[in-house]
Amino acid sequence: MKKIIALMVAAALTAPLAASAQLTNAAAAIKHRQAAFTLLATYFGRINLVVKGERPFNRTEVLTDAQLVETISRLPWIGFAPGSDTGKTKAKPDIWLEEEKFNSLREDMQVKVAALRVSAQDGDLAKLKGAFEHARNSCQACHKAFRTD
Ligand code: ASC
Repeated sequence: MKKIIALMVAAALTAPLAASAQLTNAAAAIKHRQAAFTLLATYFGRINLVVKGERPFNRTEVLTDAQLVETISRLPWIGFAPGSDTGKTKAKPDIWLEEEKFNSLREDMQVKVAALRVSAQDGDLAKLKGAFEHARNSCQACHKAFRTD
């Protein structure tokens, strides 16, 4: 009996954790993807300052920022969980209706930020600027199609 109670307590404690880990809760899913996009904008924004000439071009720092952008670009997507189209979000419901298009824009962005990281490795400012522009356009394409503003 004691063992059964202990098992029930353990199940009760772990169940909500498992649910939020899978982001089955719409509010948690929205929070997750917004947090990821906030971080993405922070590190992308640091590179933007370099591109605009408002921050010195330091190859090591830019490479770190670009590597972080590339890594963070993998994080938002589990936040677009089914049922998380309503709530405190600018995400258009079309995301869940045109999944193929959404995934293709996501992949394009991930390809472009990978190229941005390669250009940062090269350490050539002109190349970095070009790759940054491509990456920015890929962000914008998805916002235009799938974000309300
Ligand atoms: C940024 C940023 C975005 C994109 C977007 C591109 O620097 O924070 O969300 O570029 O503005 O149009």
